[in-house]
Amino acid sequence: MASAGAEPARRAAEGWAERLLAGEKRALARLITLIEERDPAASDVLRLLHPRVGQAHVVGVTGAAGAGKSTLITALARELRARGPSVAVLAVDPSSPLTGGALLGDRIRLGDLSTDPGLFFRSFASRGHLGGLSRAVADAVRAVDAAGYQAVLVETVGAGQSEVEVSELAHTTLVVLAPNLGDDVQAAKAGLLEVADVFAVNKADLPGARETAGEIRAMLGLGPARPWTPPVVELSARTGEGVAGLLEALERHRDFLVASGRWGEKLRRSAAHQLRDLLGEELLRAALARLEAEGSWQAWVEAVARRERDPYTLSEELARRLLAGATGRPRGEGEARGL
Ligand SMILES: Nc1nc2c(ncn2[C@@H]2O[C@H](COP(=O)(O)OP(=O)(O)OP(=O)(O)O)[C@@H](O)[C@H]2O)c(=O)[nH]1
Ligand SMILES: [Mg+2]
Repeated sequence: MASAGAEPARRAAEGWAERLLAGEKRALARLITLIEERDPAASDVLRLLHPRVGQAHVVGVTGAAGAGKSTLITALARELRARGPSVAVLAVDPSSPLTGGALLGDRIRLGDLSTDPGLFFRSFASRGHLGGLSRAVADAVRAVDAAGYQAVLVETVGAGQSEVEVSELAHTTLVVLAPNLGDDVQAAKAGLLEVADVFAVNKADLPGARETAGEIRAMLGLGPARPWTPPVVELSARTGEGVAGLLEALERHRDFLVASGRWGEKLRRSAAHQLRDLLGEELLRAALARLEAEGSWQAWVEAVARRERDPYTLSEELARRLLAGATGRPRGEGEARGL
């Protein structure tokens, strides 16, 4: 159905998508803000970007608080930029005092990188978010991917501790550990071992990194043989020692995904997930609009509140009838009728 504002809205979205594809960071940043606010204008732009999505290597960076994820991402971004690829960093709920989620903090952290046209940085606060953070981050990943960033680094806290499950979003999940954080226990507990494609044992400039790396390798050795054994890379994000080796491990994992067909599989899984998500939302919106338009919504609500109907059976019944094209009304509110 075309509304009065549809044509100008479409033209605005087209102009916007063009600016974004031309590399305008402000257009990208604004789109991500609208994604966060769940503004329908964001979908108008994302719709146009869809054909461009699917090229970037998305690396999810997770691990315990204070393990050095942010510091390592900065070091990785610097190394990538030195080699050429453009980088987008999306940080979910950056909790350390170092980043604080504040723009000023980001600028200090990124230093010279903050003016690099090949680097895009954005943080997401999970506190006070109106739900759907996971969707917002997934859409933001799509936006930076379409914008042409070749590597996307997404920082979240450890598995199960955040609404955003990074392994769902990423091609490669990088788990960052550090000595003396009780990380070996943490890894087993939080299921990090299961999600990790690559391990980084950070803070190798401090004592204990070798032991932590050894424990992880021992744990990995216990399981059955796998097509991909996660490499365990010791490094120091602070000094930069070992960061190049980590980058190579990440690239090897990407090559493995492509060669084994898992890259394509991931694209299909993500397409199924996204389509299911959007379809669910669309169906719910259409169902509610229909029930409200025919004036039966309030009557059904009353029937459930008065305990005349149970919502379990009723919702199944309504869904069946809506899909068949008819909804009816509660008994006593008029005859059931087709629409
Ligand atoms: N010695 C040493 N300290 C490091 C290294 N990497 C990070 N740190 C320090 O560890 C602390 C935490 O680093 P962050 O990068 O903020 O860690 P994070 O995992 O992002 O923390 P959250 O976002 O709060 O979960 C900071 O004080 C860093 O300076 C390293 O390689 N060696
Ligand atoms: Mg951090």
